[in-house]
This record gives sequence, C-alpha cells and structure tokens, in this order.
Amino acid sequence: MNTKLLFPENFIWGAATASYQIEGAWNEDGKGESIWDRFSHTPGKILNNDTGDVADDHYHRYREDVALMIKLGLKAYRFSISWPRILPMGIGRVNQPGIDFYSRLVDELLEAGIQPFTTLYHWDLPQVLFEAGGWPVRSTAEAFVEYTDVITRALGDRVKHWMTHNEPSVVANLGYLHGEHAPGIKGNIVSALKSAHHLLLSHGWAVPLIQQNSPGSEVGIVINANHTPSASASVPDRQTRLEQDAIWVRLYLEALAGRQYPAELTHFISKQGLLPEGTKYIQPGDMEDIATPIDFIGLNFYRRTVIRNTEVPEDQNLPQTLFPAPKNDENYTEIGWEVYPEGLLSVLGRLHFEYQIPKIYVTENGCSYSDAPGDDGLVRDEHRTRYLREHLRMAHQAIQIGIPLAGYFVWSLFDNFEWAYGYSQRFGIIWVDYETQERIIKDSGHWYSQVIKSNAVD
Ligand code: IFM
Repeated sequence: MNTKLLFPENFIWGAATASYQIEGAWNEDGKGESIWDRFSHTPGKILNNDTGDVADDHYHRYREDVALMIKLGLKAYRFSISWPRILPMGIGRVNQPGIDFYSRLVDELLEAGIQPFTTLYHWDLPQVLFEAGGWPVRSTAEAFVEYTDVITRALGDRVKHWMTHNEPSVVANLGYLHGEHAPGIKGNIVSALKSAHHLLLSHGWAVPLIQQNSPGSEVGIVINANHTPSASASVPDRQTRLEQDAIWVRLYLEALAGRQYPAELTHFISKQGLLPEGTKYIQPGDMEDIATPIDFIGLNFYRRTVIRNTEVPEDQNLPQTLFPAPKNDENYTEIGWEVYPEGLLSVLGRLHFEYQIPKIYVTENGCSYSDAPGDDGLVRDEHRTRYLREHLRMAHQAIQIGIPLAGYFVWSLFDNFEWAYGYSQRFGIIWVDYETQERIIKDSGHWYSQVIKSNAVD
C-alpha cells in the first residue's frame, strides 16, 4: 500500500491554459489579428486546418469555467493575455474591451479565492508586429515593454504573480528556425538566436516595470526543459546533446543567471557559415538587462528525449548505449512523448544546484490522451492520472531534498487547441466537446481535486 506524501502547507495547486488555445472570439470586441490567427487561417499549416477561432469559447464562457475551477478546488489559475486584444496594432491604441475581459476574469477568480498567475506572452504576437520584423528585431522588444506597461497598470493592483514569457525557446526555434509554429519562418540559426535575444531582453526590460505597476508582486519567466540525456557516451552523441541543450535550454538559463550565452552557439553559427553577421545584434548592457533579478522560474516539463547524433552511422557509435528508449504504448503519450517522471526531479535539481533559482513553480506538466466520455458520461483517463501521480511523487521528492518548489500547475485545465496538432491532442483534465462546448471533469480531474483537498499525493 502506498503511503500519502504530504506537501507543504502553502503549496500552490493550479492548472494552466493559454489565450489562443482556449479563448476563441478571435476577431471580437476590437481584438487585432495575431500571428496565430494568420497562421491557422493559412491552409496546410495546422493538422486538419483547425483554427483557434472558437477553441473552447472561453472568452464567452469564462464564468462557467471559473465555476469548474471552484469545483476542482484550484488554488491558482495560470492563464495568458492576448497582446492583440489589448493593443490591436501591437503599440499605440489601447482596446478597452480587451482589458475589461481580463479584468472581469481576474475579479471572478479572486472572488472564488483562486490566485491569478498571469503570463504576458504565450505566443500570440500581433500580426502587425511580425510584419514589422517580429522577434528578430529589437523594436518588438520595445513594443513588448509598452504592452507590459498597459496591462500591468490595468491589472497590477489585483494580479500578484506575473510571468513575462512562456517557453521563449519554442518561439525562437519553432517560429523562426523550423517554421512549425507561427509565424512559420524556416530561417537560419541567426534569426532564431536574434529572436531568443530579443525575447530575453524584453523580459529583462519588463521586470522593473511590472514591479512598479504591481507592487509586492512576484515576477518570473517560464522555461521549458525536458530530460535530454545523450543516447551513448560517444563524442558525437554527447556533442549533439550539448548543442541541443545550449540552443533549447542553457542559452536562457545562462543569460538569466547573468552569464554569457553558451559557447556552442558561436560554433553553431560559424558551422553554418553565418559569421560575421554572428552576434552583432547584442548591444552593450543587454546581458545585464536580461539578468535583472527575478523572483521565480516557471518550469514546463513533459518528457524525456534521448539525443543521438543522426549524422553518425549507427556502427560508429560507441557500443555503450546508456539510455535505451524502447517504444511501447505504456511509455509514450498519444503525441509520441516518452513518459519519464524521474526526469522532472533531475531538471528541478539542475535549476536548483546549477542556477540557484530562488523559487520554482512547475508551471506546466501533463499529457495527451484522447479518452472520451463513456455511456455513463464518465471520462476514465487512468493513463493521465498515473502520469500526474508519478510526476507529483517526483515533485514531492524534490521538496524533500530542499529544492524550493512552491507550486504545480497541470497542463491543461481543458482540452484545447494544441498548436500545429490542432484539436487532435487532448491534454485537459476537463474534457471539451468542441461541437457543443460541453465540459466534463475527467477522472484525472476528480483525482487531482482530491490531491488538492488532502494536500497530498498517494
Ligand atoms: O500546449 C502547449 C503549451 O502551449 C506550451 N507548453 C507545451 C504544451 C503542450 O504541447
């Protein structure tokens, strides 16, 4: 029999969403077009040509949705603000109805005793700013500061937990290098690195402004880091792992910690013949600005990815395979990601021991399974419950060894628009019927509710 693992008394239990993935109302009440509106309206970019035009219709149903959060007993709700709802042209004219929507949502949450955790940028850049150059240009970072000022003045009296960016590496790499995400640029490493730099710079510039407009609040940024061992001890595999880690994770953590960007990046740039354009976009004082002290880091953790140098013929790899990753259904979620709860502990340890982060929240953790309601109306998603339980047991262990983990947010509160996968992947603890907008709390949601109530995991 498992014993219950008790969490600290003030541990924050939450669930997370993002504006474009749930709100819908893509062109209502004065909202401007975002890069995700444009991208999803372009045939062939999203699986089944799905769009976020309606999504979970949360914009109209937020009251009903807060009622569900109350039912679950959530202590906190992490959501993001749609920049083009606030500033349809990215800068300049403010759209008051957009502000009013978030203001009503925040009031509704506070009345329910649920703490709002607000992300400023979860990927829906105003389209006009992309047309002016997007994240590879410095003026987008300046525009972000203007947007931050407007929204934190409006909500700063009530929102006390702010996150500047969600997963900047995904924005830079999938948006401006691989082109799988909006704005869909299949660029080169320099456009991705410029984007990363301007995302980080905009973060650093925004921090003091948020502190000024929202006195007493906590400010942080959300980084995605998975467990990424190399497939073998061979030099090519280990080198590939170092490079991938540099471009996806270390770039961000090192800069935020006040250090330089990893050396592997210069190597990367020269390998692709992109010097001398190189790193000229980094101006004096930028690295200091990026390292403005923050209160916490949010960690989004999902899986293990074993890194292998694919350019090396198999038989030239050293024989010793450290981490064989056999593919079987039990170990993989429906999106194809390997379940590896121990990895959460290892990444939390990395944040704590290598970077001395003062406070950490797991701002996303979850899995995609498509279980639908049975004849009795119940959604028996036991794989999800198992996934969450095992990760929470690791989170508990992290706290036991002194890692300052202060809260945990399930991704996601609802099934929603999963970016390039459209509606084909369901991450929610609440099932959504996209035709009728009916919501049903899944078994995993009922289980999570018990975890919150008992402040313990079994
Ligand atoms: O849905 C996304 C979310 O927007 C950012 N983190 C990962 C989730 C699952 O892919």
